[in-house]
Amino acid sequence: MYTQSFSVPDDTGQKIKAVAAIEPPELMAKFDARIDADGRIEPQDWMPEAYRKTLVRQISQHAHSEIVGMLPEGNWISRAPSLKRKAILIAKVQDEGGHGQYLYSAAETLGVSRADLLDALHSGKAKYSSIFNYPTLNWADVGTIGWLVDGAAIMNQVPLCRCSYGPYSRAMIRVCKEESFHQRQGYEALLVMMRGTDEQKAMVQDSVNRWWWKCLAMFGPPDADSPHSAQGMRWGIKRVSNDDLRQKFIDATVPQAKVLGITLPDPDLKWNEERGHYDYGQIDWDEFWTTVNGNGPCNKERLSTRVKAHNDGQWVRDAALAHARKQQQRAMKEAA
Ligand code: BYC
Repeated sequence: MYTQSFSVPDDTGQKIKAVAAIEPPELMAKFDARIDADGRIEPQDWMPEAYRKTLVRQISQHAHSEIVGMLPEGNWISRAPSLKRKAILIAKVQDEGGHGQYLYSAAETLGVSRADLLDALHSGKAKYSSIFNYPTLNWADVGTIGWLVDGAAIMNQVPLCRCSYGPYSRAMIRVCKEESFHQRQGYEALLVMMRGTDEQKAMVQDSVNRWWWKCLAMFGPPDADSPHSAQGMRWGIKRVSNDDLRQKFIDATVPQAKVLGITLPDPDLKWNEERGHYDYGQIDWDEFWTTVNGNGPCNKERLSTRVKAHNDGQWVRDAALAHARKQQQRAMKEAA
C-alpha cells in the first residue's frame, strides 16, 4: 500500500517506494496513523525499513558531527587566554563528546553497531557537518563557534526535540540545554573582546567574516535541492525545513550582531517589511558541496586526527571489555 509517506519524487524516493511496496500493509497503516496523530515511535515498535534507515543516516551523521566538532575548538584548549576561559572550553568540548555518546546510543536502538558507524566515519564514507572542516585561526573563533555555530545548531535541534523517534527526541532535549550554555558562553566571550582593544575588536570581526556564510550553509541545501526533506517532514523526523530554519537563524542573529557591534559580511542583508524577515545574499553552494564531498580546507586533517584518537584509545576499550568480562565471570561463579 502506498500512502503519501512515500511520495518523494527523486532517486531516494524511488528506493523508499520500492521498500514500502514490500512492507506489510496493516503494519504500514498503523505506523502512518501513529505519525499522523503526532505519536512517538519507540525501538520495540514496528517501523518501515526506510524510516529506520533514514534515522540511522541522520542520527549517525549528527553523532559524527558532535565528535568531529570537538576538534576545531579542542585546538585552543592549551592556548585559552585565562584559567576561566580554559575551564569553560574544556567543559564545552567534553559536552560535545557526551552529545556524541547520547546520539550513538540512540542510533544503536535502531539495530546498528557503534563500531560499524565509527568505521563508516573513519573510512570517509559517512558525512558529518560541513562546518567542522574550516580552521580555527584565532581565539575569537572559539567565541564565534559558540555564538554562531552552536546558535545554528540550536535552531536546527530544538525542533528535533519533537522528532517522531522517541530515543532521538529525548536525546535532543538534553543536547539543546547544553547547547544553550555553549551559545551564551561564546557570545559573552565575544562581548568581552568587543569591549577590549582595537586589535581584539578586529579579531572578532575577522572571525565573524570567515564563519558567517559557512554557518548559513550548515542548515543544508535549499529546500528545492534537498532530496530528503519531503520524506523527513512527512515522517515527523524533520519539523522545519532547511530554508525556514536558515531564515529564523538570520532573523535572530542580526539584532545580536548589533548589540555586539560587529558587521555581518553580507551587503544584501536588509529587513524586508513585506516578508517580515531579513533578505540575504547568495550562499556559495559549490563551496559547500566541495567541503561536504571531502575537499574542504580541513577534511583530511579532521579525519586523520579522529582516526588517530580512536586508535590511541584502543587500550581503553580493551581494558573496559576485559574488566566487564572479569565482572561477568565473577558474577557467574558467585551464582553457581
Ligand atoms: N554538512 O536532503 P538534505 C553541531 C547532506 S552538530 C554536511 O537536506 P536532511 C555542533 C545531507 O546529510 C551539527 N552534509 O538532508 C557540534 C544529505 O546527504 P546524504 C550537525 C550536509 O538529512 C559540536 C545531503 O546533504 N547537526 O552543530 O534532510 C560543536 C542532502 O541534504 C549538510 C545535525 O546533524 C551539512 N551542513 O537534512 C558545535 C542535526 N547539510 O545523507 C556544534 C541533525 C546537508 O544523502 N541533522 N547535508 O549523503 C539534520 O537536521 C539534517 O540531517 C540536516 C540535513 C538539516 C543536516
